[in-house]
Amino acid sequence: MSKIGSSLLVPSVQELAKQSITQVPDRYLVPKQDTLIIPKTSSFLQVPIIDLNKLLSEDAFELHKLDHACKEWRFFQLINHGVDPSLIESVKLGFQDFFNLPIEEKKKLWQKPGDIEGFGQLFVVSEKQKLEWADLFIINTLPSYARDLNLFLNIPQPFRDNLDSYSLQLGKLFMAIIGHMEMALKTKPNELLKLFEDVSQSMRLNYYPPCPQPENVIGLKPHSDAGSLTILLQANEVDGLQIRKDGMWMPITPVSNAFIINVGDILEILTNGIYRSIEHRVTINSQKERISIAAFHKPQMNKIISPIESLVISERPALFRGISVADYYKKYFSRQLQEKSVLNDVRIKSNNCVHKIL
Ligand SMILES: O=C(O)CCC(=O)C(=O)O
Repeated sequence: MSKIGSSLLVPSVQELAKQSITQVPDRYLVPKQDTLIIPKTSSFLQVPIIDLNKLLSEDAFELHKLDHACKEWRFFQLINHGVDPSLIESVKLGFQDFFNLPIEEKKKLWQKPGDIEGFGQLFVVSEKQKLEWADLFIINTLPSYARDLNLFLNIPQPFRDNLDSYSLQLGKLFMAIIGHMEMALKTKPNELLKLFEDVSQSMRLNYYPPCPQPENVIGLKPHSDAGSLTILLQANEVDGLQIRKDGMWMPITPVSNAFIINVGDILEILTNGIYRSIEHRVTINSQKERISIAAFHKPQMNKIISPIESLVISERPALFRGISVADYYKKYFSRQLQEKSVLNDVRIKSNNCVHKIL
């Protein structure tokens, strides 16, 4: 991941927010956000909740629910996921301490020019572009031999060991979910799973400080994730995540002890557009900080991704051209986050067929 992208170095927003400012610097002020929001009370729209225990016990209805969630919502919450709850609690606590380290300590783990791992921001390609109201820490976590040991071994204990166990458990969980997606999609056995042998995982720890002008900043710009599936842990009780549903923004409140799972671009390519990636964004709170951990999963960098054979049929010709995972990520990290712009670059444009591009 480090060698396939870079992001201009930017100051810490957490440090800026500590200065009790009343006026946000211009670099963070964004044009008015699209505020077409589906009210939280809207009872006709319920984000799907999938039970992994039921999937593992071969419950056909749950498998159907998973398929429906990926097709219609591209997003669901996963309960009974089997990841150790005490480990999750330790990771949440470790996260707080990690971001609360003195800035001098954090600077040792800051992004270096030409690299994206460490503390900082992503997708900053110009000194003039608007910045997000957030700090992040991003690191390759799996396979373990892909870790940057200079960075990983400098994460303080016990957070480092907890992050290690957490990443291994999420890697297994990811494979279990993909295995069930394969069943739901009725692909040939192992057709999807084999692409994820020695799965590549990176983690992005997000810290969104409170802001005196929350409506004038954005925590994370509207985008789809590049990977196949993101497993997101909302690490405190503060809302902010919104998904784009039927052209409107829908706020998400996590169910307790659930992971939030979303489909990313690579899964959209592999499934030939049957499971499509979802656009999402993060808004900021005026009083409270928000923290989350996103774990992204993708095939190894040298793999070529294109729609898998079973899902290309005469009524549904291939919607995407083949591209290596490395080239996809190079494109992804070379520009500002902008909706689904990278995926649209590899979409096959046909005169006879109008493909849905959202
Ligand atoms: O903070 C969140 O809830 C979402 C994070 C996210 O989408 C990301 O890190 O890509």
